[in-house]
Amino acid sequence: MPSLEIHAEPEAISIKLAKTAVVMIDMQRDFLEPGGFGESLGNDVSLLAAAIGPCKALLDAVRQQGMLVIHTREGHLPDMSDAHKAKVERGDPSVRIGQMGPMGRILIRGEPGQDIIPELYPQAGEPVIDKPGKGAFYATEFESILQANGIEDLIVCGVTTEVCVHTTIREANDRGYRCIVPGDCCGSYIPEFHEMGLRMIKAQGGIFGWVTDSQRILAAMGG
Ligand code: C5J
Repeated sequence: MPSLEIHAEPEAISIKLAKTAVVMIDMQRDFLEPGGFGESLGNDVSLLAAAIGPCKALLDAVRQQGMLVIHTREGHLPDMSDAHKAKVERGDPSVRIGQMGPMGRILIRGEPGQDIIPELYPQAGEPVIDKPGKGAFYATEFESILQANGIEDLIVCGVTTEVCVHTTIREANDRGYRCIVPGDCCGSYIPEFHEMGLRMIKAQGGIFGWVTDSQRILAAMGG
C-alpha cells in the first residue's frame, strides 16, 4: 500500500496507508436521529447530518484502498453495570440512559438506537468497538486492535467533535498515534464548539493533531 501526502493544518502530513486506520466515532442513531440520546439532552440532532455525506465518500475511498476501518459505538450493557451513576444521573430524569425511547432503551447495547446509521453501516470484517465512555481507548479492545494491525496513524471522523472525537484524539495523542481529522466528517450540536474543537487540535503546531477535510484526503488518493 502506498504513502499519501495530505494537505492539512498546521502542515501537510505524510501517512502510510497500511499503517493508518480510519476511525468512525459514534455515527449512531442515538446521536443522529430524533428520539435518541442526543435529543434527550436537548440537542437539535439535524445539525449532525452534514457529516454523513463526507464520511460516506471517505469510507468508499478508503475501503477501495483496503485500509483498516474501525467503528465505535457509545453504549452500555443492558444491566448497566458499566454505566457510572455520575454519567447516568444527568439531564431530564424521564429520558436518561437505560430508559425506553422510540428507538429502544437509550444508549443500551443491542437496542436499535445504539446501532450505527444505515448510511455508514460497517462492512463485514470491520471492527466495531462498543465503548462505555467518551474515548475509544477507555475499557475497550481498541488499542489492542491498533497494535495487532501495526497502526501508527489515525484518520478520525464522527460525532461529536468536542466530546467523543476530541476525547479519542487526546487519548490517542498521549499514546503516540498521529491523528488526522477531516473537519467536514465531524459534527457537533453546538457549531461554535465544532469550530473551536478543530482549532484546538491544530493550534500550537498541531498539539493534538492535523486538521484537513475529506476533499483533500480524496485528492491525495487521486480521486
Ligand atoms: C456525546 C459523543 N456527545 N459521541 N457522545 O455524549 O460525542
